[in-house]
Amino acid sequence: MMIAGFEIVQFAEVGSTNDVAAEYAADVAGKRLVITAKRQTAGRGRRGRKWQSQEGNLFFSILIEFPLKELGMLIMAATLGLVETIRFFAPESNVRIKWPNDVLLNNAKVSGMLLEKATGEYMIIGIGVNVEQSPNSAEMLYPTTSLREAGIEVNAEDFLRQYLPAFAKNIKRDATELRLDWLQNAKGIGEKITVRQNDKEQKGIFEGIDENADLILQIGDKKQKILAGDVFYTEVKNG
Ligand code: BT5
Repeated sequence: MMIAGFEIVQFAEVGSTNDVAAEYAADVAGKRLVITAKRQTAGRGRRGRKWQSQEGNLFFSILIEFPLKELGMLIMAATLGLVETIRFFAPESNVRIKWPNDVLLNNAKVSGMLLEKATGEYMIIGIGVNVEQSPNSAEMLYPTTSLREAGIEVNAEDFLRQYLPAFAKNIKRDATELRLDWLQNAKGIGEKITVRQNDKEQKGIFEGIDENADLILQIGDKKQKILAGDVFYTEVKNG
């Protein structure tokens, strides 16, 4: 099956769709692939964290040739695609981007993304969307929700079908325009945030992002670039 120029490879069950995508990278020969699975038994988040993959939710990984130096653009295009897709199904929904690439619905995490480099110039964009269920918020780093909990009735397959053309369109956009669009849809720009990196925590004003999608944090009269970390908008939870 093809959707918007992507060949879809469907599995009943995998450990992680990102791992399957990495196996395909060696002989994909210029094609754009999407690996998707009904069940995912070892879903991964960033920095060794787990992605809880419940029944009825969407798990997929895009395998695409993309210059590593334009990674920021890929992140922005992929994340904005999620925002646009949720708005397609629910135009009035309260959907925001949480840097770098989470999507919040009613201020709770509905989607997460794990970008990994494959062989050559191939990138893997692994996306999990809580379609029908979400894990218990109290056990998570950040509150969680699902599309269904927000009253959005769509299934995983229809969501993916709508998402892929949006993503394909976004990666062709002008980088500056894409970044402005990202900023307009992000939560907390101009506000005080806390950024946690391993055991380090910094508070400052969320100035925006640069062309690499790195976060710019204003601390006193200094601007600090943040390449990776977790953003918290109010008080910091343990986890
Ligand atoms: C992410 O990591 O948010 C990246 C998630 C990527 C998942 C997709 S599914 C398809 C593909 N295959 C994979 O194996 N992975 C990708 P991070 O920002 O590190 O957030 C992980 C944290 O989010 C966890 O430590 C939990 O606190 C929380 N979490 C786990 N499962 C969640 C869920 N289903 N919904 C919301 N939050 C969750």
